Amino acid sequence: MASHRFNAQFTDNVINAMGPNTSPRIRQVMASLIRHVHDFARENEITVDEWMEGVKLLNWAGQMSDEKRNEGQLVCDVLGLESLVDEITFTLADEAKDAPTATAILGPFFRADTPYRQNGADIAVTKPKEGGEMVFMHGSVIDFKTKQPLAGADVEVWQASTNGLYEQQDPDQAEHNLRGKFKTDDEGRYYFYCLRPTPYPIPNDGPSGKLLTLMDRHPFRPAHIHILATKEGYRPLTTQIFDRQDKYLDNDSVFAVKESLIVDFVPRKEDPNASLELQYDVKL
Ligand code: MBD
Ligand code: FE
Repeated sequence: MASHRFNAQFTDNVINAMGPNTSPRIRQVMASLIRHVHDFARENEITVDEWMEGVKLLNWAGQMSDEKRNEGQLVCDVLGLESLVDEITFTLADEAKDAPTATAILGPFFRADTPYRQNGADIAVTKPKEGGEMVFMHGSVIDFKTKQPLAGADVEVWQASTNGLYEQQDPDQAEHNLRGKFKTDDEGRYYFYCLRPTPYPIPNDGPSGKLLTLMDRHPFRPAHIHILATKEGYRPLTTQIFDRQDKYLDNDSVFAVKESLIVDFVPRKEDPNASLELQYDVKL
């Protein structure tokens, strides 16, 4: 009854259709992908109708993606894939044992054209209509091996506003609101004002939202600030820091939280510009 496509020989035939001019890495990865996808279909007895649902979801993700929205990445995020490959990449790096700052996923709202701002600047250019506690965030960039501060390093940060939207999702926020790139001073320090981050739902109106609904999951991410720290001669660090008070730390919709990335916002006295303070050193 079962046709030959049900057995492993069919899968081998598909893999062996690859020509001699593939690179070793492509050969390895594609053979593995084909094997897992075929096994997935056999194991779950996927029908044509079910497979077409998946194809539609992929096409939908592609259609709704543009420079402001990376839906393919977001679909990977709700499946935990970006967090998994982030962990694999971090673990592969030989420095991992000596513990530079842990990595976390870049996410879909990074902008490559974020402007430099002076240390001490306020990245909350558009103040939230509701809520919004101001934070003075400061720290140093440090060489994790020598423990020496690094002058002239770039610390780029971005965060959502209290309405749950990043600047590029929200016409009411100024261009590059809640983003900034800071150069560490001669003592390796950076400092600026930002908002205390607040939890928010990832965009729920596309295929990743549909997947969450189908799996009976919520879309919330715990409050976080994104950091990209770079210095010539060092491995660039992409990470996020999370508010210890947040109720979604244990069930982030994209699985990015790590214990070492949880931080404490503390009261700040005698600063008219901020009621909270966060001291955070970045180790490269
Ligand atoms: C985000 O803000 C984010 O940081 C990630 C990783 C995924 C979706 C929304
Ligand atoms: Fe984010």
